[in-house]
Amino acid sequence: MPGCLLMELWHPAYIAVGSNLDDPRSQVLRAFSRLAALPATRVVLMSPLYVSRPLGPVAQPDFYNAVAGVLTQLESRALLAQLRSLETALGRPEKRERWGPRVIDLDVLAYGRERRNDPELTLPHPGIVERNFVLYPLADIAPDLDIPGLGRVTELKGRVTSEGLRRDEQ
Ligand code: PH2
Ligand code: MG
Ligand code: MG
Repeated sequence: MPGCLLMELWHPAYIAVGSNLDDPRSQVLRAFSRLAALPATRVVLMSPLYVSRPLGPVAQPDFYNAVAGVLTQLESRALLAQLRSLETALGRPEKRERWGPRVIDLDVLAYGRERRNDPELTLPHPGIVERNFVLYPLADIAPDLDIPGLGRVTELKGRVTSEGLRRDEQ
């Protein structure tokens, strides 16, 4: 089919969604539906939601966390730029406190087999291996995914505990 030659490549990417402010469960669900409306991007997998104790030095409310699997024609940095503007559209202030509470947080976990380490974007996301609130939902939708340089998701999940993490029952 000659038309196939004109098709842009679709890249698989995984996006972590988190919120712990202003009805965080609704924020995560809203983010899922807004992800589906990003240009040149299709949401193909949505994990269950989890409630998780905050990781890090700041005392703050529990998070709702989930992971989406997408196919996108955007390059990784263009995808990141889209996620940043979606965060802003969903009410996140432009000024970012590193560990503080947030209405919405959208992180690129992995983008195909791409590996990069620039100030803007590190791929795969360096926090994956220590975050049960990423590995549990990721294992629900992509247990066999091999994350470049890190390993297979099921195996990474086996190296963390489920401490402080529970499936959302609603
Ligand atoms: N995000 C953070 C800091 N700590 N803790 C949980 N449980 N879930 C998060 O998404 C999270 C966090 C910074 O992005
Ligand atoms: Mg984050
Ligand atoms: Mg972030």
